[in-house]
Amino acid sequence: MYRGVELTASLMCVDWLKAGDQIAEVQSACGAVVDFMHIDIIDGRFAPDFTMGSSIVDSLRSASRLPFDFHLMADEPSSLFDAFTFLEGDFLTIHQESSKNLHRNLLKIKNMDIKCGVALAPATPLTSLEYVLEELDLVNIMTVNPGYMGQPMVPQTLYKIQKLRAWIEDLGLDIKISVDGNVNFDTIPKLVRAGASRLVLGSSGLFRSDLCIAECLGRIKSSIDEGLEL
Ligand code: S6P
Ligand code: MG
Repeated sequence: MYRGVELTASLMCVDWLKAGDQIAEVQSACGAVVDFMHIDIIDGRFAPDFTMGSSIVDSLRSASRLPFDFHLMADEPSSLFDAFTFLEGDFLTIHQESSKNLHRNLLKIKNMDIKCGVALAPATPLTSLEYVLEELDLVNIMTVNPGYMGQPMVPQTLYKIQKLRAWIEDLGLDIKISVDGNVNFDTIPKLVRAGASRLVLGSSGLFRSDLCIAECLGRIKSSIDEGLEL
């Protein structure tokens, strides 16, 4: 966490041949400001491509001491709830668009004694959360379409973050606003200013080929400063 903004490292963006070293670097670099490991699970149906199965997630767990921030991009996500091991302190976020019964699925997550979240793809309106908002610990505003790393940000999502921030404050709720996709040195000031309180850091912000992880975290902190000061 830096200045009230939580940071979560998107492990689908690691260099898999150096995953153990990169996880160690994320945890030790820059005064250990990273709070979570973001775990993207994609089923190849709700979103294209595949990411990681339970054996890879278990290996990542053994290399990490941070809680996991699961993001399930899967058709009917409840069918995967038994496939992974969730621990106290973890967040589990499912998509509004893919649950047959969203409220029931959120109650199942809460019964696991972990934090629950809903993710919205760029085209999904905030009003779809109207009758579940009070159940949530987190809303993930996806700033790219679910699936791939390295996509450009969908600019309309900035307005969505502002609207959600105002809505949460009006209701006096304590809900994190996570932003996911193209979160980098240029977009972070705008995202933080709009009201984001958790940044998912992937290939454009944290796991870059031109800078080491400690350098990226230094730049991320400066970008948060910029966003909070303007
Ligand atoms: C995308 C996924 C994300 C990505 C991350 C990539 O479907 O949910 O968590 O891993 O956003 O970051 P970047 O900087 O490559 O867009
Ligand atoms: Mg994600």
